[in-house]
Amino acid sequence: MSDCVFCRIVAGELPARVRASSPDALAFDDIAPQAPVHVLIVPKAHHRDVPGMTAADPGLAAELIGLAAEVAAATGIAEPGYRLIANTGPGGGQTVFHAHLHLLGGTRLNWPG
Ligand code: IU
Repeated sequence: MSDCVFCRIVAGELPARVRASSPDALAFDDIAPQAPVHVLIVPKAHHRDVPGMTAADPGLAAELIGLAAEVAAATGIAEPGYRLIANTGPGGGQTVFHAHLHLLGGTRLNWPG
């Protein structure tokens, strides 16, 4: 989708700091980091949100989570741990309607909030 920011990042039309990729997913730094490590993991194909993506292609959800784990290991946050978030819909805080996981870590994350 030419009007989708994440599709344009996947296509290399917009810049991003890419951390890792897999056949069908890409991981890049969030432009407004909310933690010392804040990486977005997105499918290369356009899906509106994570549940929609998972319904269409369940294996893709596993691929995103696996890539997130790889980035967590590579950035040194696998221990003591990290957070994966899928904001879904406007009420859930989703602002970019291309499915993505937030990988957050590198500091003590409180719960909730
Ligand atoms: P959300 O879950 O849809 O709210 O997350 C969207 C994220 O995309 C948010 O954290 C933004 O900072 C981030 N982002 C980005 O990294 N690059 C962009 O060009 C745009 C948003 I637009």
